[in-house]
Amino acid sequence: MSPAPIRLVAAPSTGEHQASTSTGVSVPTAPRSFAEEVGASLRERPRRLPAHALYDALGSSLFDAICHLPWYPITRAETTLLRQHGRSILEAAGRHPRVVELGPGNGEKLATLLHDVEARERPVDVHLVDVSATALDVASARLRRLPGLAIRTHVARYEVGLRDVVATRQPGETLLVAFLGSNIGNFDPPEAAALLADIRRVMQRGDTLLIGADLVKPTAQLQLAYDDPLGVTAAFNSNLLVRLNRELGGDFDLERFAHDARWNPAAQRMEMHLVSLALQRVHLPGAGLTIDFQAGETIWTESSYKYEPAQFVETLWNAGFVPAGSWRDDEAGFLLTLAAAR
Ligand code: AVJ
Repeated sequence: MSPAPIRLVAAPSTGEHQASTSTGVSVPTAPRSFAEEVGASLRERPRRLPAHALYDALGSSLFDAICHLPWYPITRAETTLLRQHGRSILEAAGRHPRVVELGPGNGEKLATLLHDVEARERPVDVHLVDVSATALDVASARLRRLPGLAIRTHVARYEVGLRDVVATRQPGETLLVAFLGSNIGNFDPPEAAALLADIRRVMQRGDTLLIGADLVKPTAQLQLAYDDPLGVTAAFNSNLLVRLNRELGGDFDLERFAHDARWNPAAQRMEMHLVSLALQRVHLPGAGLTIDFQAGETIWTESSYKYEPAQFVETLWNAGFVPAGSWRDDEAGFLLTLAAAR
C-alpha cells in the first residue's frame, strides 16, 4: 500500500523522527526541519505533503469549522458518545488514572470526557501531547476551566511525548491514553499498527486506550464530508499552499490548484489532493525546489482511512489490546473503543 518501502509516519513535524517500514518496524532517523520534510514529500512520486502541515493557525481554525459542518459528523458523534458514556469509561480506567491525550485539538473532547471528574479525591493528572505548541495552548486553556485537573503539555511527537508522560507515573496509577477524532485514520495500516504497538509498549497490563475510528460508509456520505458544499474543506486543503507561500517563500497560484477528495475503495481511504489545473512552474526557495507541474498532476495531502468494526478490533488485538468497551453511532458511522492492554 505504501508507494515506497520506507516512509515517514504521518504525525511528526519537528524534533526527533522515526521512519516506519512497511513491516511496521520503527527505525530512528535524523531530525528533519519542516522545510526538509516538505521538500522530500514534494519530490516523491506521486508528490505529497505531510498531513500534519494542514494545522497551522488558520488550518486549525478551518478544521474547527469543519467540525461544525452538517456533512462532517465525526466530531459531533464522538462528543455525544463521550458525553453519554464518559462515566463508564472513567470507571473502567481505574481509581487513579493518569490521562494523556495524543493530538488534543481544541481540547473540547477531553473536556467532555472529564467534565465531572472533580468528585475524585485528588486532582487527575492530564497530559497533552502535540507537535503544535499553538494547539496545546488552546487545548490547555480549555481544560484549565475545569476543576480537579492538573494539566501538563508536551510539545513532542506522540511516541516521544508518551515516554515523557510514563516517566512521571506514580505507583497505583493506571494510564488512560486518549487518541480521539479518528486521528488514527491519517496513518497507513502499517503505520497505524506500528503506532498502536508503540503506545502498547509504554503501557502496563490493565492500562487503557480510548480510541475513535471512523467507519466505512456509503461513498456519497464520505464525499460530502470531505468535499462540502460550503467549500470549507477545500479551503482547509488549499491553505497548505498559503502556508508554503508564507513560510517557504513559495509562489503557488491558488487559482491554479483545486481541491480534490476521492474515495479509494481498494485502500479503504478518503484521499485529499491538490490538483494542478495547468502546466505550470512553481518555486519554493525555502525547500530548495522548483517544480514543473503537469496539468492534472496532484499533490496528495491527506489519507483518512475508514475501518470496518471487526477490522478495527483486529488491529487493536494485533497491537496487544483487548476491547473493554465499544460504543457506536450508527447514523454517523463512528466507533469509540476502550481497549485494555492485554
Ligand atoms: C482530524 C485527521 C480526523 O481525516 O477526517 C477533515 C481531518 N480532513 N476533513 C479527517 C480532515 C478533511 C480529519 N482528522
